[in-house]
Amino acid sequence: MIFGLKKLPLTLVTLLNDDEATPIRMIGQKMVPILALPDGRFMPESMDIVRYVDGVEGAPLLAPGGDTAVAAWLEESRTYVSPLVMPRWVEAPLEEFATESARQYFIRKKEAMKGPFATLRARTPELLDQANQHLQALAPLIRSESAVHGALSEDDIHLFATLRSLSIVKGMEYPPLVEAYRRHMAAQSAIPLHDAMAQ
Ligand SMILES: N[C@@H](CCC(=O)N[C@@H](CS)C(=O)NCC(=O)O)C(=O)O
Repeated sequence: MIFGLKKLPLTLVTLLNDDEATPIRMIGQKMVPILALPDGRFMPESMDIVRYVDGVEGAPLLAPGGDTAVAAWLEESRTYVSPLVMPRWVEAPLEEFATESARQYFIRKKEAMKGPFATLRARTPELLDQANQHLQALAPLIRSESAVHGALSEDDIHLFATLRSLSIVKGMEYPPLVEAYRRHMAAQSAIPLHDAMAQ
């Protein structure tokens, strides 16, 4: 998102989900995202990367964020986001799941934490209902389609990341301002939504 917002060039490399060797070589653990710097160093931690890139060229775009209402909304969304999106991501044509072994790695790891994906899938009606009701509560928190607080902040990074995750789910009902926001943020940050592959 930050590269798109700043209009900075980026070479995006997607690792297969079961590739442990590459991230461990770079940052000592199996985790993404990782920023590879031109001098050969590697930077982990998404918000460290966002802040670093925001400061690289021109004036920083993002205000600090940390609005309590947005943070509370995001925290509440955690009850339904993972159970809805995880079983769907592995069925979608995503680069990180391009091999059967990458899919199985993710399924094994996440099922150990969240339970069988088949069970999560079976909870779809209840989870969708919860998500759609919760989206109604998000609309009044959005000041503008171009930024949740009117001007860009780190809250936009967190909020759009969650809305983008949810875009893999068919049957989501976005209130008009939430719909305008997620479309505007996708265009502004050059991060496509998953609407076309929603299941
Ligand atoms: N605090 C880290 C968390 C990163 C994180 O949780 N990454 C997940 C993917 S979104 C990951 O790499 N998990 C390892 C795995 O699933 O094997 C950050 O914000 O960058």
